[in-house]
Amino acid sequence: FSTDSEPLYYKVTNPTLSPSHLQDLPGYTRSVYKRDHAFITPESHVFSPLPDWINTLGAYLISPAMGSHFVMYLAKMQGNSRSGLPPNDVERCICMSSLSMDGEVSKAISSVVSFSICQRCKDLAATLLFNGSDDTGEVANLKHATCLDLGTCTNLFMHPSICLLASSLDLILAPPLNVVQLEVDSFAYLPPSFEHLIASDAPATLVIFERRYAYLEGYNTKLIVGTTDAQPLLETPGEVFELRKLLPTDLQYDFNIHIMDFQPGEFLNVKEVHYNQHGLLLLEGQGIYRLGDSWYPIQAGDAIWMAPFVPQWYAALGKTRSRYLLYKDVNRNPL
Ligand code: UGY
Ligand code: MN
Repeated sequence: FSTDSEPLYYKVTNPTLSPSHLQDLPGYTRSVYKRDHAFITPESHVFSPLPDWINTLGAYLISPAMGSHFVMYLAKMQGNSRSGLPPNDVERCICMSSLSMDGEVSKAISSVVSFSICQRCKDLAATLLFNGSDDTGEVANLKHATCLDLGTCTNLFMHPSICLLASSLDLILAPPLNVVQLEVDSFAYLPPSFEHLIASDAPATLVIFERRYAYLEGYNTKLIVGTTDAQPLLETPGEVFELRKLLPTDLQYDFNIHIMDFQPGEFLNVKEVHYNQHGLLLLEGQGIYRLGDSWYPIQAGDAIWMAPFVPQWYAALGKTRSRYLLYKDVNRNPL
């Protein structure tokens, strides 16, 4: 018999079922790191100050040390925060998320992003433009080191939690002239070597992808700002999930971010094996992800690295829609 208050072998008939209990178990994690994939769950996140950023903690969930050619990281801007620039020739895609500490994605709009151009930058842009120094008509990167100090741009700040100051003629000439507001579920693509600043006066979390741009002669990428909602649903022949892409499919873009939605019970028909790499973050829902010969229960907040050719398959379970965002390298010859 048992000396505890519970009967002997009580746990056999009353096992601990809830994942939230397992998270409290010392030494327990669902995270896995293997040669051709990694499954990274929130209890394993380790944040440290992001180099060149101010008041921002970052957790790299995917990096070249795993074998990827890109990074995927969470940037937790803590308030009065500013971004640093990626290295030269590196492109960046930021996706707004209100991902909270416990890995749940809140639908509440807790922060707003805007592009904001101060008068000085506008004047500088106009001068450059009318002097004809931008003879290609393409985006010109203005040098305005002083304006990278937020203090000089506060007049035009609109009380967003986050402001993104971009030195692009395209942006300055596009209506509205000075501010484009972005909310949670928005994204911004910043071309390689594109000078910009993301500033946040309230706490906010971004999901960021970066990679060294694979240049193609005669092609250049452009600054893109948008929202997931505004992206059209795309055909998915042979599949049932709903697909949106954040970036254009044109040749100059060497990766894309797919937004994939599954209703409970829906699954990938193709048991995919392909040369492309993936970085995945489950934004909503629950399901089972197959990676190679391993099968992972997955819930919102979990992240995955998929190396080229790892067999991959997803089935959505639970009671609500699954949505994930997925990095995929495209448009380049793998040779
Ligand atoms: O486009 C893709 O490769 C995507 N369907 N892969 C995936 O969801 N694992
Ligand atoms: Mn795939």
